[in-house]
Amino acid sequence: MNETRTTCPYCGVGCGVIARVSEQGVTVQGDPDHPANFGRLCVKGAALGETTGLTGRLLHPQVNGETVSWQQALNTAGERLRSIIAQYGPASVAFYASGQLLTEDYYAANKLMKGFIGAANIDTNSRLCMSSAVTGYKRAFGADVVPCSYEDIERSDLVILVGSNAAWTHPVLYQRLVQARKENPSMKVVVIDPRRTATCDIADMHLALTPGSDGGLFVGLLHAIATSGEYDVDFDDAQAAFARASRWPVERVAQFCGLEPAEIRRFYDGFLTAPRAITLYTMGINQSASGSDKCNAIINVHLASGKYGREGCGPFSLTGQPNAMGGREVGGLATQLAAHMNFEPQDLSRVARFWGTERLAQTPGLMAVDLFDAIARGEVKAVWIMGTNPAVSLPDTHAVCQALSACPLVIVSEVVADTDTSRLAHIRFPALAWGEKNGTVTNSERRISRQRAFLTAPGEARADWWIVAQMAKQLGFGEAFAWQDAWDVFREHAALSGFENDGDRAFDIGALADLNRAAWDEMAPVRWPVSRHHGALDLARGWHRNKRLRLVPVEPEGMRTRCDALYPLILNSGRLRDQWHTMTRTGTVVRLMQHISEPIVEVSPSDAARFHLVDGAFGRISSSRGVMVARVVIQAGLREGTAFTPMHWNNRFARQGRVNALVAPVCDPQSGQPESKQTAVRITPWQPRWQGELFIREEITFPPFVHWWRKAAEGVARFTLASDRDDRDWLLAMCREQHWQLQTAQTPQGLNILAWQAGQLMLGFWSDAIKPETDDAAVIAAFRHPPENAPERHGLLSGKPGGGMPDQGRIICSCFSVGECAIQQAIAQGCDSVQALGKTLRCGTNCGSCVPELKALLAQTASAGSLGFS
Ligand SMILES: Nc1nc2c(c(=O)[nH]1)N[C@H]1C(S)=C(S)[C@@H](COP(=O)(O)OP(=O)(O)OC[C@H]3O[C@@H](n4cnc5c(=O)[nH]c(N)nc54)[C@H](O)[C@@H]3O)O[C@H]1N2
Ligand SMILES: Nc1nc2c(c(=O)[nH]1)N[C@H]1C(S)=C(S)[C@@H](COP(=O)(O)OP(=O)(O)OC[C@H]3O[C@@H](n4cnc5c(=O)[nH]c(N)nc54)[C@H](O)[C@@H]3O)O[C@H]1N2
Ligand code: SF4
Ligand SMILES: [Mo]
Repeated sequence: MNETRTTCPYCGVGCGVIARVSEQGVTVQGDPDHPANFGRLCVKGAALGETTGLTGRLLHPQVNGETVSWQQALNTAGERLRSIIAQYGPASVAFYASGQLLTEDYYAANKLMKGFIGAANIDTNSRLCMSSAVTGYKRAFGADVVPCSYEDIERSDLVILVGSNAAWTHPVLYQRLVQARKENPSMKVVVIDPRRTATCDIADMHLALTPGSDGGLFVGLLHAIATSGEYDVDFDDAQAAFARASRWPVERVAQFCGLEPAEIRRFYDGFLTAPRAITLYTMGINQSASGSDKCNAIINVHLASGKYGREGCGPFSLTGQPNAMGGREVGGLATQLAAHMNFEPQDLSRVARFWGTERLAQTPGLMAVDLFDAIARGEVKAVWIMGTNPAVSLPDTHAVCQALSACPLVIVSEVVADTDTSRLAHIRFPALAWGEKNGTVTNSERRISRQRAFLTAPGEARADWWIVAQMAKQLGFGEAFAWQDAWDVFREHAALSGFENDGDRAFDIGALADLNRAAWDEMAPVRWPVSRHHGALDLARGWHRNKRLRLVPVEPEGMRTRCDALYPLILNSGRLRDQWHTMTRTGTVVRLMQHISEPIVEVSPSDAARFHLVDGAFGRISSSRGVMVARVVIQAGLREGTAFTPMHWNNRFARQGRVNALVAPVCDPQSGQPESKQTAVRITPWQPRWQGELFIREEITFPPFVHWWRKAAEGVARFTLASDRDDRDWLLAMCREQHWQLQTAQTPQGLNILAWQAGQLMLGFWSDAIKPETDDAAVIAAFRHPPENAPERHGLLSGKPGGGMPDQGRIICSCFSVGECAIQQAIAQGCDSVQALGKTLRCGTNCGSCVPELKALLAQTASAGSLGFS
């Protein structure tokens, strides 16, 4: 058995994992020595081994859908890029990259675009994620410096989570907080989120404010700090910031945020009196048309109250993606140059000299949403997309898909063959996946860790940096990209950070530039700066050019979207516990799909009544941009007038499941970040004529009148189907075309179908009343070992498959596959605590992510159901 220490490729917590490869496959375990997680993993991390298979992988280069050699693919791409640049200039091409690339990949892409193609049209999905946070830090500190560490969270007296569902999105960090709070009973936790989430489980206070109103809450807090008399004014623009805040007394804040004045006062008092306070903020803050101002409103209160630059204190923007921070370091955003340098004369000259180029881009490039607009207008004629799926994740996906369909050259570097975006590509480059590639990532607390390969490269897949370097060669810049290894790229990146840096640039890892290969391979996780010249990050001094920090005057703004009679609800979107983004990797893992296996839309009980929505039935959500279909979940923890839906589903996993089909591309003018969290919609009930569960040996395509949702199942394709047309003949006709023998039965719910060939079950379809009621395990067993006699076959066809075997319900604990039904049964039999459930069923005893849901089930049974988490 072979053991490799590496880093989890999902969230920005950046947990260390130990991967083991054996004949049975890949298994992973938390690395006890990694300072981000000390051995813990969440369920996504723990299931990493199950994602390393090659099913669905893109393994060979393709041009116009045909497999070609690398040389052919590179020649074609190079020729077409060269001719577009020659005819229309460097600004007619663009790269759209990702916080999931390794630092080395990202560095290479940035260098090629800004340094040699000579335009700055490289932007990344981080624009949709933390560009507001970057703007906030730069305006306050003069540099993109995240001033806190995970230990600061554990050592604080007041932990405020704003717009963050860390229990599901930064699970291991959340578990560290749970532990710290246990050990320090005087620690208080405040959660600010319009929705009651699993994160509220440990909250002393939950402020369920009006969506988009956080700016008011924090500007009001600045005013409270001023009136308390104990505050610091030694910042640029302090007077203006305080003057603006003085117009926000508690009563006005209460009205703006839809909260009670008393609870606001309690929150403000808590902040003022806490010796140490730390604010963690993520997408509920950043994804807003005034996200940058919200970030500065948060930073302002920490600076003005002196709660920064010391242990347990500070404004801490958590990064979402595994290498969002690395992208910021290399300059992956169109608005930064490289290594934390800007489009300013000195920086431009320095970078041009370091790279040895005369073609360096002199001005910022297009930000993501503008970039796709420019593609739609025909100004950008070639785009190379690496490690992101914009046809799903950008707002207004219909417009994005139209833009890509009309774009003369779309190149995609991917690990997966079929994505919503790659379907629109002319050229596809197969990239190495996690476990196959080498490089570095930087987590939320600025900690650089190694990702190490432990699998051999499959097919013809290559490292992303290598593909970029080959394209550079095609374009005539080979000399500046002559790296042999990711290690070479890393050293160059480290050297640039330290180049002519006498301490003026906070991002400095120059001391790592001389690591030899063995030292780089063994590099232990390290927080930057790692400089030859200056020591630890001195935040009290700040990184403003004139060495002073700044309070940015903020005028609170509400959300930009407006409800009206046609679109009366605000749709919020975000993450589920067990899925990762557009599901290309997590959507195929059965145990991760079982927690929530379909697009859902959560609505409050009063809105459900108002709009005639039934729990478990379907809802059709529409906005001025598009439509989505989802299963309705009535949730007591939602504010009236709001709804919530996951961001994950897409055209590979559902028909009309993309939330961004609804979202308008309204952006923060400072950061370019779209308002993905608030969209005015209406939801109407959808009662299909029929619905049911389909299991089939091979993939099929469905006729346009059939609605489908893909589920994960071992060894078969599995779908939930529904339709408005009372017509299942297409399914029967398809079976007949294959010469399968048919067995059908009419049940009270509708028609059930089994199709056989040579004694093998080829297809099974069971009609549903409302919710799926099939027992997947029993059906899958029948595909493997067909029932031998007629009565058994008949039982399979007509009854609930499995002959009344207990249905598991929704999987609550993914680590041990424990379903809702078993948990409820155990509660009924006397388990009255999370510990008791853990003893009986093992649920909640591994990663702990499901503990809030276990508590909710316990509370539900105790009070016949008012709590409940999404
Ligand atoms: N399981 C899982 N974990 C992930 C990811 C994943 O795909 N799956 N993705 C990673 C990435 S890239 C990111 S960026 C992070 C995101 O991590 P989070 O930001 O924690 O996740 P989200 O679910 O997008 O949104 C967080 C919360 O913002 C709330 N919110 C919405 N509107 C408002 C508002 O106006 N004010 C406030 N205060 N809150 C609001 C939502 O109700 C939601 O609970 O997660 C990372 N971790
Ligand atoms: N409505 C709404 N929209 C949102 C959000 C929201 O909360 N609400 N959140 C936004 C946020 S914060 C984010 S970060 C984005 C995320 O959105 P995306 O970045 O579009 O989502 P992913 O599914 O992570 O896309 C990564 C792609 O890269 C591929 N890939 C994986 N590893 C590699 C590799 O090593 N090399 C290459 N070349 N490819 C690889 C994967 O197969 C996948 O197709 O979505 C944003 N969109
Ligand atoms: S918390 Fe994040 S980094 Fe850690 S195992 Fe889970 S997904 Fe991976
Ligand atoms: Mo993100």
